[in-house]
Amino acid sequence: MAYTKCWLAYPAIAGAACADLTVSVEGAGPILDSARAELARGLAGLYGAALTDVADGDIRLGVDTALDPEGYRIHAENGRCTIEGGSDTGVLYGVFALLRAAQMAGCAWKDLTVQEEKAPANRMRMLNHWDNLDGSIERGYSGESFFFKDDVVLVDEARLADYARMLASVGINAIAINNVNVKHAATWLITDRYYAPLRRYLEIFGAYGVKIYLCINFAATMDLGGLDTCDPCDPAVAAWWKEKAADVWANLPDLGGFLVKADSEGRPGPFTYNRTQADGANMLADAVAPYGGHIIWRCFVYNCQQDWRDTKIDRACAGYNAFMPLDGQFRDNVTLQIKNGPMDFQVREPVSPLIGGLQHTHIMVEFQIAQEYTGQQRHVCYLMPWFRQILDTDLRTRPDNGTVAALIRGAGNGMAAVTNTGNDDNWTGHDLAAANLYGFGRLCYDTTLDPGAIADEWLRLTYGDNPPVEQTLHSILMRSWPAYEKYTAPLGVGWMVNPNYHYGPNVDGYEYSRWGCYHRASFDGIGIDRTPSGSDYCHQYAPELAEMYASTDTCPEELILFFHHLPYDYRLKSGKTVLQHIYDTHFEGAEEAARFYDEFMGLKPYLDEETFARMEARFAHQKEHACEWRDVINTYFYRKTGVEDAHGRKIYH
Ligand code: GCV
Repeated sequence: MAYTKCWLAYPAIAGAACADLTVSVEGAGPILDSARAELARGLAGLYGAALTDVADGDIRLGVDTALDPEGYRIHAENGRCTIEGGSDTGVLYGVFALLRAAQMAGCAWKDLTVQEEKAPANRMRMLNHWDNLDGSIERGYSGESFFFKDDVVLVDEARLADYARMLASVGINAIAINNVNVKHAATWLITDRYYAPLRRYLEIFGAYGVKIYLCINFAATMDLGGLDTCDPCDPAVAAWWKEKAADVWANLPDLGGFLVKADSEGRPGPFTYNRTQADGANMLADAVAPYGGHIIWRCFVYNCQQDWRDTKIDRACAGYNAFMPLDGQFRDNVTLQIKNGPMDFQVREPVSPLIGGLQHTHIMVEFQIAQEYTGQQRHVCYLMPWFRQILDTDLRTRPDNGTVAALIRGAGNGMAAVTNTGNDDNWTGHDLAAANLYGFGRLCYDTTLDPGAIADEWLRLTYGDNPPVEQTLHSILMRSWPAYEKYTAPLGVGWMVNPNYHYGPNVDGYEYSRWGCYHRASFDGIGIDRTPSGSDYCHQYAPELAEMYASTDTCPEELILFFHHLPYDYRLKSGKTVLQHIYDTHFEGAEEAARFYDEFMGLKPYLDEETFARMEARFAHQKEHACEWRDVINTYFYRKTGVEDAHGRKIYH
């Protein structure tokens, strides 16, 4: 086996071997076959028990349509177990939940008691792959694509099936397989050049309840259709897409739909023709509607040709300005996909005001588990605590419950994440990055889960009952996002990275660029004024939040430089100046990264050699690289201010 099974290894539960078990499956079909096969795999691994089919088995799998279609109910006691799902997919989810519960309990089969009924918090639970047809992955940090290579769609049956199992095991029900930047051969995915292998994808993933989406090129009418326009209001364009949709769904009948990046970072879109984003999305929605197709339209629309000299333009305002006026104008089979923050997956940002603003439009929040700005899977950075904070944020735009988690419930809504997988043996580059893949799925399905409890599950399922490993890695995972935030960009300001690669410190890397992401560090202070005296971005929020962000007294300090330009000697609630806070957090963050390394080294006796070596190299790099961050940032601010560290620690002059 060339690659790991991640959390589906089903390591034996010590002292729990049991006699063979029987199962009865009511119903038939590929998803129920997957459920039965998974149960067999799990029971063989955990208890060494083979599974045979009988009429009245120890374990009974069946559908109860009274349950949520993707929900399940488990009752296990005294060696007998019933798993019911609201559909075949619900049964499959129930099987994974039983196997998870069995591993968490760590007892003999006959002693296992499970009473659990669940329904998903979100209808759409999706991963976006940024895989290119040549095999590269945009912002990929774990090898190359396992979907594409040299403009060919790969059909590695075993790996695809294992991936589908991983997705279903945490409740992911959709994936877009190609990069949102659709260029070159990728434009041809919706032609008969690629239908045959894609059909196989639909079967493999369909057997695990996972819908496949394709990213399309909004200018396909020109690149494929020979038209000289992609104006969404041109009848020839609409007719071409209608015909194309008929052809696509005739060949790929279970396709979920299209994901579209338009008018963004050089991609074509309706703005070229003075049309709105709704014109573009609705034209496609009408084309795919007869086949039950779905259009996911991204809201990452901003001016990437900004002049840094112009301090009036604020990229943070762009998404809301482009989409809020269109609320209610989108077809029912359109979902707007909105990044969690108004900028771009920084280690800390406020929640995008568009998420709360739209009242009559389906929305999905887009997260990123590919660690583009959070250490690129070389640093450990467990993101579930951050995602949970986002989900819990109340945007105060609904009288009852305005939390993000509540706003994304219901048909047509949900969560997506840019995924962190590739063809590395461990799938995610850093072994611990798999906790983000696992955790994201679990959090989509149940937005109330505690990030620490998710980490515990992932650790137990991945490493078995191994207390030193579980305790040490739990502690490292839970401290990792705060540590990363400390030694990188301070107080919500973001962006102090090397341009293009987004790795490593470069304080002014983007400061004089066209990308609209500035920190405005100067002789007099740092941060962006987004109050009424600046860009007034804060008034895109409901009045309570606008007021809160606009005042330095009430703005949460972890975001204070996102909203305010403050002097270096401004005193934070801790009594420290902004400058001393920067120095302190950078020293503390680097110390924490060094501790991660030392703590991890203590696990040598408890991990296999290969796993240990792979992780040791990453922790060693993180420790060193955190020092680089510390020194570059601290020196930069020392040179801006001429003020020494209050505690006399080493800052390079
Ligand atoms: C796929 C950021 C990334 C780009 C990405 C873009 C997007 O700008 O750096 O690589 O493009 O976001 O989300 O579309």
